[in-house]
Amino acid sequence: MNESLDDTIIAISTPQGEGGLGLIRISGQRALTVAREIFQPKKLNPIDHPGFMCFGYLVDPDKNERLDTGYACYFKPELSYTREEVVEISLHGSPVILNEAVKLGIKRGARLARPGEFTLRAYLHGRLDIVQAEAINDLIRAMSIDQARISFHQAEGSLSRKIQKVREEIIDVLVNIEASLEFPEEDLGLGQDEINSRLDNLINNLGKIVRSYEQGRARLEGLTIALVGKTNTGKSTLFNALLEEERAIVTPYPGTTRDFIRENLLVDGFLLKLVDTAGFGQVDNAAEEAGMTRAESVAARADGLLIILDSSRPESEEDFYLLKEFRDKKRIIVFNKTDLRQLINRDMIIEGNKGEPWLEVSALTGENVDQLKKLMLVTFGPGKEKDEEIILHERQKILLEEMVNNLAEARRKLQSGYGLEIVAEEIRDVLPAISEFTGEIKSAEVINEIFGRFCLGK
Ligand SMILES: Nc1nc2c(ncn2[C@@H]2O[C@H](COP(=O)(O)OP(=O)(O)O)[C@@H](O)[C@H]2O)c(=O)[nH]1
Ligand SMILES: [Mg+2]
Repeated sequence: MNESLDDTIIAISTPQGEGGLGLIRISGQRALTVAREIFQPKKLNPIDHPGFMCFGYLVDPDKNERLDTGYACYFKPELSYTREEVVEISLHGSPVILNEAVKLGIKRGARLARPGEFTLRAYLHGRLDIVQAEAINDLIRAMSIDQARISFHQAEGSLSRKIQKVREEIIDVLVNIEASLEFPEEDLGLGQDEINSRLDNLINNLGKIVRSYEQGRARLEGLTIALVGKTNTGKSTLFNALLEEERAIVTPYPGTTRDFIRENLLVDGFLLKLVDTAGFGQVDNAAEEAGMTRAESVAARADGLLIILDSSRPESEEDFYLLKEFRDKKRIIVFNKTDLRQLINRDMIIEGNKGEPWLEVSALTGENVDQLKKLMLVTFGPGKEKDEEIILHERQKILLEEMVNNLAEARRKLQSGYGLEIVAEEIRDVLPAISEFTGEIKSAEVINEIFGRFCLGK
């Protein structure tokens, strides 16, 4: 196949399956020509009136047969998503009709778009940079409004602008260094202290963004929170209460949950992946034992824990074992079964785990379960970082780290008395990483990697 970026492309842009409406998108030099072939305006209104709806029929031009009604909308390159001629045709959301429309379009000279090709063209034509393209795909795939918010800001260019500012600052420092190298006696450039403090600033700002990756990853993928505790403390009951549905099996017999169960919980739009584990208790049989060791490894890998204690029984060895074993994890100590007579020595446990978040709940009656969700958000949830300063991709993190390392090296050389030429050399080395970050350097590998993740029609 001889595919090229000069081809006019066509695809269904709405999801596969039946729906009220479905959208076909055509982009490229022949977009209007193709649209005119397969779409017949109802009245005399022209299809090429930019930004206007043109009502009409999807037609099979060979048979002169009408197949559906809908409307077409033409976008001039200056205002279109791809920066090419674009026509969008909205039809009924019938997979048969939409596929037929694409087939007819292909017959009349378009070719099927590759996944992400509309956005790729937008990128290649300078409509958006690679960070924005990545963000658009993230937005489409977001699993919570929290993620979507970050991606929306970045699709609008917030992160790109931040990085462009870093570039401007670096160039300014370089220009100043060059001035003082060229006219040393005229006191034109920045003093060494000034250069030092500006490097410090850059390193701090970029370092903050690098560190936001952990946050970003958490917000993109959600955090895994394991419910752990001795058998029969009410883990499965609490799991269900948090999810407000029956998911795990609850019985009055110890050791019912032998494997573990995962469910997604959204708290204020933040994604928590809850895992109900088998209890850490006396082992009666092999299946239970296997479930138990798995529970330990799930707990060890989790981002956070709810340690569930049964407050209607005195504290036990297993409780202490858990509290000690997972001391370094982010966790909440949950005293469950507050509706029963309290036999646990709660104050002693709180005293022994000073400063840790804890809460009394009744999984059975639902008392304080909403409170627990709030506490989970505070304990495990997102920090106060601004959305536009959070990065979601390893690619971005690696490049930012490279920038930070180069700048730190420049600062080190400056402080140990190297000449300004050498310092400037080091600072200049940051620029390619910035260009790669925003995608000004167009690498086939990065393009394939990023646009390969897109859906068809985007
Ligand atoms: N009274 C009371 N009983 C509870 C509470 N939470 C769980 N239970 C009961 O404790 C028993 C064990 O619960 P389960 O969720 O299976 O515990 P798991 O082994 O930790 O998963 C069941 O009979 C539950 O109904 C609670 O808050 N109050
Ligand atoms: Mg259970």
